[in-house]
Amino acid sequence: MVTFSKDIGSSFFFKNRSSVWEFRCEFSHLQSWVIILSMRKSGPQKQYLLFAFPYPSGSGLHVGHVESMTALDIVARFCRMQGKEVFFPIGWDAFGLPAENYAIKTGIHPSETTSKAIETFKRQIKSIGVSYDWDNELSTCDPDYYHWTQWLFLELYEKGLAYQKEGKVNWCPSCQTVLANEQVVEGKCERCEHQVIQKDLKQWYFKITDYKDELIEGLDEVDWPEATKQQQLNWIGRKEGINIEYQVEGVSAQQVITCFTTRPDTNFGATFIVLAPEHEFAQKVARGEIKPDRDGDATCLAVKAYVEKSARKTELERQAEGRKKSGVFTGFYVKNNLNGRKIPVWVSDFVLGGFGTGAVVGVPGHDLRDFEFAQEFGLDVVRVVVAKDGDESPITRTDQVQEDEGIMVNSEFLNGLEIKTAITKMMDHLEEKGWGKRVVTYRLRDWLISRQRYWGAPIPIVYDPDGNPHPVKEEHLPWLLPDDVDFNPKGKSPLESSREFIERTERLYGQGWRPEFDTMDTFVDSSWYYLRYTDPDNDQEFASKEKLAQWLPVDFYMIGPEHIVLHLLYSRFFTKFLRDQGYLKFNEPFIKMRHQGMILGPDGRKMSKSKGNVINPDDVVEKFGADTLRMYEMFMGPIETDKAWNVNAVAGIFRFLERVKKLTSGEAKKSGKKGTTNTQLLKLLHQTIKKVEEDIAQLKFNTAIAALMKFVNAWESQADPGLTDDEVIVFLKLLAPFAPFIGQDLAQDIAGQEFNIHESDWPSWEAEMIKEKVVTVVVQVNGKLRGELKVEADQVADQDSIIEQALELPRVKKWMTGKQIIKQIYIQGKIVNLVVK
Ligand code: ANZ
Repeated sequence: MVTFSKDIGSSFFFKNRSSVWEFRCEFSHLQSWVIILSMRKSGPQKQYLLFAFPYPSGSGLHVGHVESMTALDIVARFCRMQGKEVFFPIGWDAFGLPAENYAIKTGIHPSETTSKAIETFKRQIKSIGVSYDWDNELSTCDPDYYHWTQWLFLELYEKGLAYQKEGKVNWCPSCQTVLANEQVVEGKCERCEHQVIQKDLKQWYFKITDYKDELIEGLDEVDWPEATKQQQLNWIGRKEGINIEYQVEGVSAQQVITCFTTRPDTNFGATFIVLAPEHEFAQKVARGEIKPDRDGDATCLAVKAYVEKSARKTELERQAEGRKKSGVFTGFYVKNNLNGRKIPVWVSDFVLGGFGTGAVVGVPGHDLRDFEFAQEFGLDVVRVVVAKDGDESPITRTDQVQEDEGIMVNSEFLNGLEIKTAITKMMDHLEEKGWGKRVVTYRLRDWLISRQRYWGAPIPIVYDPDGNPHPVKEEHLPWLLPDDVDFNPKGKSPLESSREFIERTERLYGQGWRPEFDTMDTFVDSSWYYLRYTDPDNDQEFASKEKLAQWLPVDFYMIGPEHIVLHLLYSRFFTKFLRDQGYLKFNEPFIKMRHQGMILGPDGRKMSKSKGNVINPDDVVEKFGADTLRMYEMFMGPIETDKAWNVNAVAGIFRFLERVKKLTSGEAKKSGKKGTTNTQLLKLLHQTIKKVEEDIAQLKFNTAIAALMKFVNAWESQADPGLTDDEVIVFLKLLAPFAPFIGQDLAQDIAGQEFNIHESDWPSWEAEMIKEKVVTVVVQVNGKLRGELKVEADQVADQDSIIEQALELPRVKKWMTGKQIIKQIYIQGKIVNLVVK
């Protein structure tokens, strides 16, 4: 029976096991009948499960991969048994540095090592029984794939979202190569430990900043861990503040320094200005274009030396917390309009050129970095905020720096106000006077995608003889990565050494034309693979509209918590861009996401070859079988936490599976475990179905396994009568997603070779079966436990009778003597609390 709302044109749905029927109908107001306008079977519910595709490293699959692969495989198998249509693809993030570095060392071409590594990964994954859709496999280094990576570049180029400009890169003078940020460790090259410098090179950028606000808003749409959302927000770094203008004194032409601040409330406490070494005013002084009256030449030289020295530092180094502050005085002063105070202008590399305006107004009493700077150079510290304790003493130690909360003092019209109110009032004041302007700034920068590397997708750009860039024509895609390349680093892009690449460009575009020699950051490859999965062999488009509509967005993404910030930001950017071009119909690519924890070595430390604590999944499979490996990893603890390997516990899981085999094997059945239904055991079986079902849905694999273990214990101890064949199959269905090989083998022994447990239906539990017939109600007097009542489940609603019985309990009577009941509280089926006096 279906009831309708009196809406015109409403839809209603019927669901059966695998499909949803949608009826669009119209309800007539005059007559009480319904016109069915259309009937549509929307098909089984789709479930796109995404595993963060691995980099096929030479060392093969590790137990961390097994963890997330197994977790998703359990969900995939469970969903299929529930009749959902599951899409569970796999591929390879196959371009990248390790293969190239290996090639530099050994001379073996990256394509050779990569395809070998992929073969190893495939063999290993198949050995642990992950039910991937192998038909949709892809590899980012395959020309069929990077054809579309290059197409994406050209789409962005055409829309003005891929552009070229000079930019700073990390450069190792010893290796003669550009390094990614992750390859710079404490300012040194990860490989040769040489000091890394910053170098200006013309680079390609993607204009991700066009989407900065949408990248913030979209986070409301997704079910992701809060910490991950926060990381995205921090990276985008939206800040509301104000730009305050300061006139430089003693310079003939008008010079203004604009400082960005989020804390203008503290401005009565400003005692200096600090410029980033890249700031235009600092550069002018360094070049001697502007000289202070006193010691002009010497000051300019000192500023020049300082600016040059900081150019050799990476941004990370400059921002390192606790680093001793360095700096140089420019010899100039500005006037603080608020109080007429003359304040000195310094240059220091803790101020970043690319954030805000590259100039900071120093308030050392209320900002730690400013305080450290003031201490270093003996600059004044003025208190303008007091904490709740009312302490107004001078600030002389770092622990006295009052950053976040308090009341304004020494600040004229702000005195007595809370910081928040003072910020607004000061902003209004500065704007009114024309000394400042409210602004919103972002930390997010455009995405630098050029890499002077070999093993990546060539940027599909060619230059005419005058050096102007032109897009590679679509008919020339894939724009192939040449093979005749010397990948030994020589300070230039390795592709410059390819004759074939240059000849090809001249043949297709004309004499004197040159290809772009840089390749794309591998993040470009890995930020759209989930779209290509749906249609990996399509040579007309990156994926057909139908396939995209069928599967996307991704319903569930499982990805490690490390290194995800940029990948997720870039994937979201591509999605939004392709949506705007009409290719996609959704805003966010990954609806739900969770992160797996790390599997640590038996010593509790991160696994690494040098520590000798690496567990090789192949060894575990060989000794105990794939089912044990899978189940053990799922039993180690909650999926999202870090867990240490325990050799004995692996053997424990092996023994558990052996017990299951024994219980279901012919031998055990002969000894009386087959036949009449054991109602108590059957009841527990139904409870187990419910528990495993709920736990898988919540990714609580360890507790689902614990429930299976509890059931097996009961099954062993209640030998006679055991379970019928059908009931054994039900148990095996619960086990099969975790232990697919044993689950299938044991089920076939009972149901015959034709039977495929993984294609069977998930069992249903009956509410009647799992209901406890008798419930325990605890009885408290004044909140203390004084007794228990056993009540028939169908009697729990009878409050009066239950309280009556509670009052009859001897211990309750004892605690009631001479007292009066003030209040009776009954929580149905659980607690009676008698409040007495
Ligand atoms: C004055 C001030 C007083 C600030 C105070 C803070 C506290 P957060 O701190 O993350 O909100 N800033 C501005 N531009 C900068 C740059 N290019 N490099 C380094 N630091 C810069 O970020 C905003 C604050 O960072 C700004 O507010 C500025 O210091 C600093 F009690 O200005 B504040």
